[in-house]
Amino acid sequence: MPTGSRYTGLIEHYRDRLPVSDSTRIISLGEGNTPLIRLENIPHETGREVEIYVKYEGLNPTGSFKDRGMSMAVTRAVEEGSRAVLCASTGNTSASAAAYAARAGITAFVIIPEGKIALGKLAQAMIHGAVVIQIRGNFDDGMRLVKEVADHAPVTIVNSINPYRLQGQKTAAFEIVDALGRAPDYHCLPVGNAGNITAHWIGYCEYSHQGDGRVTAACKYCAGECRYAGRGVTGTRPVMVGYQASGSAPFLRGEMVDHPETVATAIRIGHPQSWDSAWKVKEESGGWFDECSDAEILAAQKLLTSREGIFCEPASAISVAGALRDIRSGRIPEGSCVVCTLTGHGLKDPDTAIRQCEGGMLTVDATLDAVKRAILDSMAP
Ligand code: AN7
Repeated sequence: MPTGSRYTGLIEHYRDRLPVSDSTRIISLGEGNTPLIRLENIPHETGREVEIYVKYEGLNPTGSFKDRGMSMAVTRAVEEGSRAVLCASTGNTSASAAAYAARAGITAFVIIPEGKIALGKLAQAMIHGAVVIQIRGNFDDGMRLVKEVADHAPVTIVNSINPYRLQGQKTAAFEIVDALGRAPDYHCLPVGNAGNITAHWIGYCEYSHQGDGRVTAACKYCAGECRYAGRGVTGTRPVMVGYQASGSAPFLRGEMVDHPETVATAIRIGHPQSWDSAWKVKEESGGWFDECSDAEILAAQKLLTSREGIFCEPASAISVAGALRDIRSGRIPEGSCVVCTLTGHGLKDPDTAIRQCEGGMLTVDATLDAVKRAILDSMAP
């Protein structure tokens, strides 16, 4: 075996904070360790002094943050002898489940809403060999069916109601604190099922257990064992801010939404599975929920690509759309350190990206003259 320092995924890296034992066979594709990129151009446009970082989760193996939780959930499913995993998905969970099941040598069944998942995600689920079941319904219908059918078939659910998913996903908070040397002041992220905002809070809480062994309010997240007392890394936790698409915003309406709609298909979810825990995160962190329109979401996606060179999918861009609005209004005060999670890669949804760029391509003859003219015309003041 080579003896270098090859990164081998988040379970190995954070294994003393995750539910694995020395004999556990770890199912990993090298997920985690994603870059925390400081925005250099966009903050100037706000007219405010703020540091904004994006956690680029689109650089995970299947292109979304789901890989963190899936590595952990599939690892435990295999350890417990499961031969198949099952999920409902707006796309990214199905892509991730398909890949990790392939890695583990088990079967993935994925239930997706017909016609409402982005092309890249569908391609992933199919090419990894998942059994893809399209339903004439939305994600929430799929989730209900997953829970019902799991009682009748020998499958492990790998939606975020599987607690191991959140255990894997909490490592994103660890990485942010490890990278900054402290917790950010504000953490902004998209909210669909609200699993990710819950997982981040678990991570921040575990990392904030005081070094002197003093037990913080966070202890209730340690399954009553308080394994993390005295193992704190930072004394602070961020304010957690969750953004939802206006057409799909149960946390803003204060109740479930039956017919969610948004261009950000990843978060086209009206009945969030982590409803209660997300409200707790809001309360405990002193945070809030807010909504963004589809137009604001797409504008933020375009801003990130054109001004920073960072391509995320529409659902991810909502974290930046919302953060910029809250920075401009002063709700996020000047001097703050803000982290926005970019949950999925832009290549997941090429159709929406191209639709945003009508007229963005020139077609000319294959001659020097034509190409030269195209370049010079485009550079004209
Ligand atoms: C890019 O794949 O629910 O609030 O089935 O793909 O933890 O649900 C995806 C969710 C944000 C919302 N950004 O996270 C699925 C699915 C992207 C996503 C979310 C999702 P949660």
